[in-house]
Amino acid sequence: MNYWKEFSGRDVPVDDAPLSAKIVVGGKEFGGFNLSDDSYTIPVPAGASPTITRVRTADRNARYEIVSQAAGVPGRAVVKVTTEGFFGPLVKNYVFDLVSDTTLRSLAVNGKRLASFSPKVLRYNALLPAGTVTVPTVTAVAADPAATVTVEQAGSATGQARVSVTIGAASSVYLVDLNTTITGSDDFDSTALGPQWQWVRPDESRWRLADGSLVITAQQGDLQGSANTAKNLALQDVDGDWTAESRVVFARPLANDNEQGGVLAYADDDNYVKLAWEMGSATAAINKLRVVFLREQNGVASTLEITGADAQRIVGADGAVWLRLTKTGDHYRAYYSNDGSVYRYIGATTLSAEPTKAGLLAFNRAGTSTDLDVTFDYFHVESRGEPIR
Ligand SMILES: [Ca+2]
Repeated sequence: MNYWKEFSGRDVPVDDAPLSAKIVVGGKEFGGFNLSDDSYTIPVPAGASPTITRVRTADRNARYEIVSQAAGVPGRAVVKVTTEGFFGPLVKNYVFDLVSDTTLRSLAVNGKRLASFSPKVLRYNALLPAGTVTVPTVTAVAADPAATVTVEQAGSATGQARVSVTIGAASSVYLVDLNTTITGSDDFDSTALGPQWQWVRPDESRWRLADGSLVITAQQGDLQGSANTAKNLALQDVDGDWTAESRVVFARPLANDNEQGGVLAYADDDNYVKLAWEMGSATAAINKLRVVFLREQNGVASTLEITGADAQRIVGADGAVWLRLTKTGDHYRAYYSNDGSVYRYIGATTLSAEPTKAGLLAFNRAGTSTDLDVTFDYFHVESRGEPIR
């Protein structure tokens, strides 16, 4: 059932099962009840009666009984549907919660209706053109004209608007996150580094542009724990939700402990999400190399790793690995590929601090090697959300 929902994007077809039923309240028919749900919410217009006036079963041989009606709004009603199956009687008790309708009918940003709007979805991500500074105006229309709609506009062009819909004691809150489109993708084809890039602990002697790539020579330094010494983190401003990807090429096989290169989302040295190819332990008998997906929050790390026999071959003779990081709210998902075509999912993590930057890293932790060039073929970053033009 969940598989159907996730991959079809549609609700489970539920109106033709032996125990399926529809009800009428206030002259309006409600159906589409997923039989595996415990209860169903029925919105009742302000001032209208919550009484169930009709029940229609999908199976003509099914019987129903209105066990109880709601005395008011909010209130609860129970309808029992019984049918004879091949193996004996089947019974379903429908529990209906009759509530004030505090849903919205529509939601708009700068007068443009959100196509992604759905009454039950309470959070949205609106993507404005890069460079937008005027605070966008959010407007909303309630499903029930008797509802009061209050919009608390965002404080900035990258803030959040809050829409409250209230009827009596009932209310709903819709949130609209406003973000500007990220435009900092770079194929590193120019002779000078683009102005979107900023360095953390820069060391100009250890990075260069060459052959359409950014090359960072790994050196001693780390971000883990309180050791916030990693040099030449190449970062750019990001905002909202996004996907970032890079093709990372190592000039030689990793040979020393903690040599690594990858991508990261960065709030500060103690709040970041890192996805990298790393030498875990050069002296270990097996499982030396790994893809590491690490989240550090307030200086405390939690790590997911891809290691084991197969992982030792992720980076082949060409030295290349593709790393992709996706941010949705405070959730991050990581993927890697060894051919740039098939991406394997690593896992998910969360970071409660909002990263204002994302980019590239190459460093050695305690290692002293200075001959490892990590080449970034490109850094692609794409905003996620509904574009508002
Ligand atoms: Ca740290």
